[in-house]
Amino acid sequence: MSLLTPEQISSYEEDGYVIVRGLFSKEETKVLRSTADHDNAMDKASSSMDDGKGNEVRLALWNHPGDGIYGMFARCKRVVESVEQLLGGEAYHYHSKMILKDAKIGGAWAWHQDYGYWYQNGVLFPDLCSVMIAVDAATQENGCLQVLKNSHKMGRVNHILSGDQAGADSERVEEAKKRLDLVHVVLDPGDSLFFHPNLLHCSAANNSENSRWAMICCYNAAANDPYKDSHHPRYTKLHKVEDEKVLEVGYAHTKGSEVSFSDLKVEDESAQSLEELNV
Ligand SMILES: O=C(O)CCC(=O)C(=O)O
Repeated sequence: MSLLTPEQISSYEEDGYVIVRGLFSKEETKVLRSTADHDNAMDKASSSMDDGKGNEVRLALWNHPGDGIYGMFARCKRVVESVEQLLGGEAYHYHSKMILKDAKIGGAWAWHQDYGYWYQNGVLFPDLCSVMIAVDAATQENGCLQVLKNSHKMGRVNHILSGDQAGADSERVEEAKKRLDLVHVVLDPGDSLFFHPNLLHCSAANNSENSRWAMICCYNAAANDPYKDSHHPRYTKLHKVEDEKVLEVGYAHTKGSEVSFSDLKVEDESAQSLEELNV
């Protein structure tokens, strides 16, 4: 499995993101989808918030990757070592989440930078990276992620709470939209988006007939260990696994009598708002 090429690394540095097509195979993604689909524990552990327009933003979030299929996706070398290329050294797992954007009701996400929240967690430098793995196809119709190319170069923008969501200062976002390209990140299942924590991004509500589930794994540079405790972990060694483990563990799970979210070691209290989930 090849890691990122020098061109992909340059794109990430220049644009604030890079899309890696087919990072996971159709088969791997199908096993993840089917596990998540039958996972009552994940369903129960998920939190729902109103997006302010009557639609539901639903996600399940956990800090430490376990030994099940979700853990294999977050710990496999093709993801972690690619992130380490982008961060220039050892990375550790900051948290992962499943964004459960359901057909017709999946809510919108306001423009924000992830570092807008993480900054408040004692993380000194924006040396983090998120990997969004498309579980379902993501299209404009079902509310794919939208990013402002190059916006990571603006540095951290203030975030202001409005309803349940903390969004980036809208005056700056509006000005940035006049100067930067807005890109709809259309993905097939298994495609992945690596993005910088200062990249401005948002997504529209899902008014379509198709769900848009995605897993987002977030990593921090080991050298960027937060200086204080927060609800996301300080440096914790990440035990990488071979890429083949994704299918091996995925099939072992689906054959088992019970498919469970419990491998995720969910430690977070169920959050009351997106603000709480993210900071
Ligand atoms: O999945 C989406 O539509 C948005 C998710 C997002 O922006 C985030 O988790 O920071």
